Amino acid sequence: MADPHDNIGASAQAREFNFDGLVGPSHHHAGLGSGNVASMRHSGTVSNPRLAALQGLEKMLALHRRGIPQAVLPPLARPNLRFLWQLGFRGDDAAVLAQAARADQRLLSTAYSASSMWVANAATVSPAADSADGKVHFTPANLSANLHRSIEHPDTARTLRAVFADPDRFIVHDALPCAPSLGDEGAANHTRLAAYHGGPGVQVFVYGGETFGAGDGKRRRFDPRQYDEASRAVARLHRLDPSRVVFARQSAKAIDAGVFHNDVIAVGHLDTLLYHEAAFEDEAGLLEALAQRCEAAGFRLLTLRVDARQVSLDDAVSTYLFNSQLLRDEEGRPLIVVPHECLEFAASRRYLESISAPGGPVSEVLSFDLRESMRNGGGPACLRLRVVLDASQAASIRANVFFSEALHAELTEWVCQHYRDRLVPHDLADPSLLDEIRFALRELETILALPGFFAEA
Ligand code: SUG
Repeated sequence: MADPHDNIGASAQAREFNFDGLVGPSHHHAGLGSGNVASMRHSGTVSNPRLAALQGLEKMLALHRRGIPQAVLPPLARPNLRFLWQLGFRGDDAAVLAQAARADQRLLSTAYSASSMWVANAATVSPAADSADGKVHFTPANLSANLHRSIEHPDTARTLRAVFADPDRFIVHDALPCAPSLGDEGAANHTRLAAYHGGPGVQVFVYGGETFGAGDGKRRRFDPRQYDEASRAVARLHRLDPSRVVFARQSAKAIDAGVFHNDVIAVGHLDTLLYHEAAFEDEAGLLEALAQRCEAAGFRLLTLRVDARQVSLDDAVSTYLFNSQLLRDEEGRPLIVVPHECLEFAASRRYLESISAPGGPVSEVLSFDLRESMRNGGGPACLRLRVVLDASQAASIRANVFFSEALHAELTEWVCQHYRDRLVPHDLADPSLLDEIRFALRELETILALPGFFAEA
């Protein structure tokens, strides 16, 4: 068998692309996210899908201008009429929507949810450098903890297969069986540490529940979304070297405080792990395992630990300080991308000032207004899926998804032309919204060079 590391020359040149989810035209606040305090708090409030999409595009443009490899993934076609048909609603499209609205408004919100924008939950991704077959692996997340998200994965797999289409370079698996005890929420509970993107990585899988666990008998406020056997299955599917993988349990206290994904309380990038002291059940055990594996992979891990006196767990959840993106700009300077909310709270602002002071581990703090997404519990890190690609893998992608000034301009014009600037859940019963969205998505497939993609959806 060929040595998977024969491609070491190519993979040494690999770069990390942030694929951001383009916010779909049906973005609204339905309060559907379990354990997600922002989503629950904003249920039923007025959303602005146009502003949401433009805020996402602004972040992509700013990072692209810093020389950070940036790409975009299309939204899933919504409403999901197939789902409504499965539930027994019959007739033409308008009749199906009207019946679903009458049965329960939340069914319509489920079918129309734009939740695919949070592509950190689209899939778990392992780069070729870590996989025994030298291919980039994707496992779409089954998202079985929430009805509106559990219906994403067939369409997500289709999107990933359309973009990462070359079977010699990419493998897009099917999602794991969709059962609560095998819940998988994708890259939001996974991070990869490495000295450089194309180098050997250490992959950290974080889970909140045990598939076959008896539980501790304590009543919890929120259920975990990610389960250990799901994380282990993804590591096997991706053909990872077990000596380069760590499984860690999320603290139940954090989940109860609203940390429904680990990326709300920790973020890793290259040799750095930023985390809150309340993130993990066994912090010391995790750090020991990581130190040993990172050393074996040829680098020393830099940990940035935030304790509760610096930033309380509740402030971490309200500001999304840890849902930040750690990045390197063109010159290799470390940057942190945070939502505006972080600068509005004294504790998180002070922490950011301390790490970005001269001589600190971060050279610049970039803050973005992502309020539309934040109201549904999605910060900067939720909006992106990291994919490490070498030059030939990137060149094999035919879709027009790599960010540029021109793509930004085209997408901005498209959003301004087709998106509403006001949406409440009640509006979803309006059949003209369905027509508007269908028309818009047919144009999007032309912009992104994905011919026929939405015609078949
Ligand atoms: O799954 N919100 C999403 C937010 C996902 C954030 N992603 C990461 N942390 N990576 C969720 O809870 C809210 C939808 C609504 O309320 O309409 C929602 O699905």
